[in-house]
Amino acid sequence: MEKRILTIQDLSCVGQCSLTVALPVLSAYGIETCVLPTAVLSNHTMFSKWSYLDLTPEVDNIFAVWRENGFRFDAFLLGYLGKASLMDAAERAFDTFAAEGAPVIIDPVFADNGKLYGGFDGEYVKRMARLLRRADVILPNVTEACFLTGTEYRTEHDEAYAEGLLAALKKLTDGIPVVTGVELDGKMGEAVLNGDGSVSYVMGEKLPFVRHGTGDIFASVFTAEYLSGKSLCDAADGASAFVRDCLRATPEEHFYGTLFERVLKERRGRR
Ligand code: PXL
Repeated sequence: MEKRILTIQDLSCVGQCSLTVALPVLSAYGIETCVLPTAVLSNHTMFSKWSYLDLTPEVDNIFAVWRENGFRFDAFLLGYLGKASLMDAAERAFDTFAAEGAPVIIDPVFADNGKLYGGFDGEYVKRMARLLRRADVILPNVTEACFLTGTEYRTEHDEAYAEGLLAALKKLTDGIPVVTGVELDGKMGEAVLNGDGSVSYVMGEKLPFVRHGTGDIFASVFTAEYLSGKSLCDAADGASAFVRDCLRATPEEHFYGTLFERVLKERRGRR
């Protein structure tokens, strides 16, 4: 049967992130993609100004009708939620609308480069740490993993550091921790704590620049590939290769996101 996913994250009208990434990417993989927008922003918060409409007050209206219509989802992908009230809402969605065995994939999305994004605080991080209990797979970057576990943030990594983060994250969830943005020996990639306790590294070329929204691209491609039956490591490998292609496709002057649409189009041409 075809899979139907519910993705819960914000709609940033401009900025190539969150829902404007997840919808096209998951759909291009042939997955019916339903959305619960957590907020509507004029643009993402890495621009100097943004407007923000919190959609918490609408969630229960949406859920009431979904209940009447008997909707069920075969998987959940969570990204930027914005407020703790949306984490409560996400838990109600898992309790009410999950098809049997529906995996929950959570990208915590609240920090990067050693710092919290604008609008987040320690309380949000604590609530997120509790939400992770509900996940089958979690996808924090190194900064988020540090905030969630109270680990010192470092820009230089080694296996002991990555494995310390994975072990500390494992205390927060029964799911599989996948830490993104780990750097080892000049390469960049993911550290995965497998179900049997072993650790895998999925490493690739570290490109000399970064862009906003690449975490959202990673989470969307990872989820699509994982739901299509790939192993965690193969899904992580496919997602990081996709992100590298997006970065390579993006000219320097395009500062606020990546030209991921070109990569989607090229890949469709190849199928
Ligand atoms: O890409 C993560 C993200 C998603 N949504 C909003 C953001 C950010 C990162 O800053 O501001 C609104």
